[in-house]
Amino acid sequence: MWTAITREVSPALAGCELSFVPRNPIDVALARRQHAAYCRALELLGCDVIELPALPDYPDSVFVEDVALVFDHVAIAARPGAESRRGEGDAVHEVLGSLRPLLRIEAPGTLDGGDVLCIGKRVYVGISARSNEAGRAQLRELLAPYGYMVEGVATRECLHLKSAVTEVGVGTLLVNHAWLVDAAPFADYRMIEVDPDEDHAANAVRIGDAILYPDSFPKTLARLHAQGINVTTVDVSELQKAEGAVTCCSLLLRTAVTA
Ligand code: CIR
Repeated sequence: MWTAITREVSPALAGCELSFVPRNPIDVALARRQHAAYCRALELLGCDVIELPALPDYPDSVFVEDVALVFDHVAIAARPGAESRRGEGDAVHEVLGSLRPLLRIEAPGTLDGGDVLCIGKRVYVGISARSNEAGRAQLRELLAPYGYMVEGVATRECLHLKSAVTEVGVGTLLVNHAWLVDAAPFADYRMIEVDPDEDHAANAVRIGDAILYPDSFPKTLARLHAQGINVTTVDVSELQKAEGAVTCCSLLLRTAVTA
């Protein structure tokens, strides 16, 4: 029912872009093992995983979420805000093009997939250093024929919108309010706040009724458990040092879409 596109960790991961976290030594061999375990966890949660080979020239290429957006009836080749990441997407777009009609964000638009949170037919786009107004305007036009409403949400002190908020259940968001300039666009949803000691804890992958989540945020994990949310944890410490989170390591597609 689900397909996940992933890419193996680049041997150059230590040369990744960093914006809001300090540079610390990364154990690339451990990152590769953690990434392999992440892919196995996706399989156990019911995904067919298409794993693309590592790209030695692109340190951040494991973070496939940023190079494309996938909706039920269309996919969009994104145009990452960081110039070093612009060449990462080709093979991902090729796979997506075989599964969905493929549209594109064009220059001067920039848009990172990490800035795009889709909940039903509502698409929230982070107003961040990576995604610009031209990118958002193009996304709005590309998605209008498919019935999606696109709305900008300003973030602060974090890389992407999905660093600050993700969906963890139908109508339920996991949120770090400190990183949202204005949470009003989310007023209609039920919110679970991250624990104040765990800034980076708002990023979770949702696959149906299940959540894939880092094992490094025990206090927020307890809040998810308290709400009866079914959580599988993974250790992604080395990817977190590259300012990655769990959503950014996969592109998820519903495989059987009928309507
Ligand atoms: C970057 O700065 O682009 C990478 N080091 C991290 C990207 C993480 N992507 C994501 O959260 N969607």
